[in-house]
Amino acid sequence: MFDWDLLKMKAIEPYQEILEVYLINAKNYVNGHCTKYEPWQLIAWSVLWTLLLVWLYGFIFQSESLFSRAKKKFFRIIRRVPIIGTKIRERFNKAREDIVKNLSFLKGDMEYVKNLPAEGLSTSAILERLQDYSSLENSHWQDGKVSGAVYSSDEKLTELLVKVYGDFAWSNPLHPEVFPGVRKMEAEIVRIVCTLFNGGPESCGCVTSGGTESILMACKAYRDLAYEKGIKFPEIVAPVSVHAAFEKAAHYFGMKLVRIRLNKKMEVDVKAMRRAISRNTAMLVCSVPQFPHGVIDPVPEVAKLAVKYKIPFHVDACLGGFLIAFMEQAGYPLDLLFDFRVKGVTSISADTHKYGYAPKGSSVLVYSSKEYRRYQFFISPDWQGGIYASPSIAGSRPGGIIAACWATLMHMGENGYVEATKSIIRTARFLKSELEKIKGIFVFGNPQVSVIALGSHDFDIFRLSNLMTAKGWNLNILQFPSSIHFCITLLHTRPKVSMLFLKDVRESVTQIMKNPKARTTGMGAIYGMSQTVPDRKMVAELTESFLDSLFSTDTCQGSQKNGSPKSH
Ligand SMILES: *Cc1c(COP(=O)(O)O)cnc(C)c1O
Ligand SMILES: CC(=O)N[C@H]1CO[C@H](CO)[C@@H](O)[C@@H]1O
Repeated sequence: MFDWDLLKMKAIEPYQEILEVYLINAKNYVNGHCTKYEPWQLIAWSVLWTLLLVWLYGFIFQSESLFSRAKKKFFRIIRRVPIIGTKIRERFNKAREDIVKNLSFLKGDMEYVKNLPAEGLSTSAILERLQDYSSLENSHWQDGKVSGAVYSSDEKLTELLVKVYGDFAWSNPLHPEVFPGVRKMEAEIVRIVCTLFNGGPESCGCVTSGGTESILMACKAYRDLAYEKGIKFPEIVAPVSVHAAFEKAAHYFGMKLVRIRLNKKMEVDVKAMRRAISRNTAMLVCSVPQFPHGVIDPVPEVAKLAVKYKIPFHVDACLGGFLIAFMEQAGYPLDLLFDFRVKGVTSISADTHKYGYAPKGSSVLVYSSKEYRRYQFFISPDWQGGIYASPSIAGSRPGGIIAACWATLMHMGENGYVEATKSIIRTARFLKSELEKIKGIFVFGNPQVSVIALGSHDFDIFRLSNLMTAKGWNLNILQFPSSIHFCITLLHTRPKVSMLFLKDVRESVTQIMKNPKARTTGMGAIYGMSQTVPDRKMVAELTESFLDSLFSTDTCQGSQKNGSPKSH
């Protein structure tokens, strides 16, 4: 028998001797230097250095990267530099006034109600007043000129919804024992969506107030799962094209959003995603399709990463969930799987209030297993008000909206959704092929569902949105890169609408191409410029004034305050 141990000893021996010499030398060296100091000094130094290192570690490794914090600090300092700072301030205020003025959509002479009416108004008086409010809507959405926003306006459905809401107007699923009917409807909505996405018997979920809440809840669940695994700074690894709700979730829940670049087809770059996965990764995300360009991310490939690295994987089907689930039956099969049939997909969000055609205020989040949903729940066993349990962000919730959502699903039926999907996809494919023929503009990627994004190599695409706005259209404006998109809903499926749209795009592009390098004006210019401002906090602050203006009840919008708080 060969004596391995002996060989090892022999092999190590020479090194051991050298090592010992080094160690003794090092020890003597350190001790020699320490004789100058008293023991208390050595202890004090050690404590000080330890504290310093701990502080340094905490300073460098935070949920926001050092680089991003340094950038913000840099701009904060710049803004305080005397002359430059005031210049920036001035231009900032000027831009803010412009924005607030141009966003003021109410007529100057319009009065705001600022007090309760002393006596309650009669029904007829209220209905009469309401007409003033509905007459303010000016965006011609009924004519199909607005991208997305309204997904159906079927009159029969509207009539039904009004009746259903009335029947359940006072119900609240927070009290299931009082409102068992709403509880049953909610459970059925969730099960129907689980079935649509081929969930197994373990699949489960909840109804939320909208896509954003569905996404927030999924992120919260995976964050808490990550915490349980010992991850201190959980990260959401998602394509740059994911909905802003993921950034909101990161912001609300103390997570970090790691943004993965897209490939030329506007799908997430799977290799870059793999490289971004770290010990801190709490979840992966794909969209089917994503909002900006309507492109479907490669779910099966990302699912492989999810399985390999044992990371939860959320598929955001908020926008297109109720289209893609019916595309095969509608005669437009997709070339990839996107639901629970793909191993690794652990949750899916789908908005009933988009292509589910339910009224606003409902969305569904489904998980492959209760093991994930658990982490979403909030339970307070100690509250004085009783043991409190709620599945999602809201406490009390509108039972009427859940009833309306349920009624919409029943009203549409599988056949209704297949037919709606057929006409929407038919329209989208037609528009896409016609738009691709127009010289001067191009379509981003291969949009297979209902959103088509346009860009241009020849001119600033925001000029096209300006001209389309002038023609009464309302398109979505996108940035990084500059582009615009149109989201096709049931309101655009009438042939007249798509023909008018194409005619107006063709005319506008022809007009622009006469002078492709001309300067962009108006809102298009603001969007273009805002992308070039390096200080993103400044852009955010400007946008704040937009939010402020929404709640302003000053008759003269925004900037000037005519300070008299007097009522009528
Ligand atoms: C609309 C949308 C959401 C959620 O938006 P809500 O306005 O909160 O319903 C999420 N993801 C995508 C891709 C969307 O288009
Ligand atoms: C920045 C911007 O859009 N400014 C416009 C605001 O509105 C006025 C009047 O309608 C235009 O002249 C500005 O160009």
